Amino acid sequence: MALREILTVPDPLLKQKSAAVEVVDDGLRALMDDMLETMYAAPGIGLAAVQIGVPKRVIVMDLSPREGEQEPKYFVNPEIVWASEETAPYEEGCLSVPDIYDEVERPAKVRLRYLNYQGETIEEEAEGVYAVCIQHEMDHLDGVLFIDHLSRLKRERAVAKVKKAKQAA
Ligand code: K1U
Ligand code: ZN
Repeated sequence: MALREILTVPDPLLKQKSAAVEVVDDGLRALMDDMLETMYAAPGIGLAAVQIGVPKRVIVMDLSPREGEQEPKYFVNPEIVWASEETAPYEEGCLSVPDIYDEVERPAKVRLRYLNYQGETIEEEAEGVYAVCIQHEMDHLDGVLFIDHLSRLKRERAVAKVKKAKQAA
């Protein structure tokens, strides 16, 4: 396993649409292992492959309490097959837009289909922070960041703040 660098705005790769995965094999599982290690180290609760510069439709997530046992989840080629009309707000953050948090409104419940670490098809419903996080991560697969859901003024301020912090580092 290896720690990978997390890309931050305004890296153009973050705006790219990720490609579907053909097969879940040991090479892909090695990528998912690296992603999970990188996510835990950041620390974060989710990570899309494109955030480490690999534009494939792969996501890792762990919503378990930090002090408890790890409960990693792996999503390959995820699809939302149903979304509720009811929406809910949530204060989101993003490892690619460090130290910026703002409220985004998304469907409160979704039903998703994906391949897991073994390449098996899973279909399940998500709500609460699970629904928020999977929608946030699936946006990454289409080159969309949570700041794209905010006003242009807030988005431009966020990017400028991240750029300034990088220059100062
Ligand atoms: O960059 C990412 O996509 C990961 C992002 C996921 C996310 C967070 C909040 C709402 C929607 C999606 C993060 O993990 S940001 C860091 C974070 O939320 C966190 C970090 C440590 C402990 C608990 C939360
Ligand atoms: Zn993100």
